Amino acid sequence: GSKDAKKADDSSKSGNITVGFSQVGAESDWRTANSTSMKETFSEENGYTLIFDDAQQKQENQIKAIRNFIQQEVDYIVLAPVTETGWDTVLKEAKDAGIPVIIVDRMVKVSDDSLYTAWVGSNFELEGKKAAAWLKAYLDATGRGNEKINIVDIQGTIGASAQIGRTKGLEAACKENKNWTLLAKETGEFTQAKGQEVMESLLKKHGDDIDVVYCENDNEAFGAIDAITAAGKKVGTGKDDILVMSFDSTKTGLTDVKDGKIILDTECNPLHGPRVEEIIKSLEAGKEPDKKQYVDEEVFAAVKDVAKISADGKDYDVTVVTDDVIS
Ligand code: GYE
Repeated sequence: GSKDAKKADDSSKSGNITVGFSQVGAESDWRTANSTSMKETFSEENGYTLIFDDAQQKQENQIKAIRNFIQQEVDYIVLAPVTETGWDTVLKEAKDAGIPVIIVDRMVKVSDDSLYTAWVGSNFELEGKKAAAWLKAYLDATGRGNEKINIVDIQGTIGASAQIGRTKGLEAACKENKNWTLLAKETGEFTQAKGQEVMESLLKKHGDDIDVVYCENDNEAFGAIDAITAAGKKVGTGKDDILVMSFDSTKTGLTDVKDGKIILDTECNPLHGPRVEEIIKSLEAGKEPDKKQYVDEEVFAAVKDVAKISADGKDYDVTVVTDDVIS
């Protein structure tokens, strides 16, 4: 078909495989690490020409980028979708053009699964369940298992799989634990600035009532910690302190865990470049890659009280963060 003809054209020019990558944005440290991983993997010296597009967290920009990739007749389109829905039309356009689409990180919800070739990323709901399981075990281990616990959720970008899954995990646990109350949930857009702003307003509204802040990524946690400190309160494990929980386990996040500012950081691995390359290599070899691939992830705590947790019927060791863990 036309795709084969185009490929022949490309290889007579440079021999490189052309990849168009539509990235969500640069909202967080996780995202920066993810972009670096993609750029390092899909380099000229590795045999690729990468067209990188930063959508600044806007779906309309991602749709534009994908249409440009189609027009440029790239060999593969890689999409890190900002939200799950709204992709049917543009992915159909890519399919009609014969260009395989690989989804990375967050998922897409489409009416027809053949609109994308493969997905690789994290199990976000499992991440949320692990975090909640740890909190429960920690409260039990420290004699607070029957106390009334007030939680606020600083959510990620609404409609993103990472938000949906992490919020779900917490909400399920709040239903199960009758002494837990979800006082508020509000989006921090996965950014430090918005995380801080939201925490400031939550502190004004709920004053001394907040026991736990469940931040859906590290950057929101950094902002929340600043807001808590600025309000004259403390983060940590003391009686009147606020427990800050987070996701990602970026370098700065783990440093805050080591310093006891973040009590638990649930890992979300951003190094997807090599994983996407593996999918492309298997497609190049005429093989069919797995439709969905989940990455294995750990949990990192500031304290030793809980050694193991279990979620979705699987046990996970809890790693206590020391300098060795960070480097
Ligand atoms: O947790 C957050 C980023 O989709 C897993 O997006 C990703 C999330 C990550 O902005 O830091």
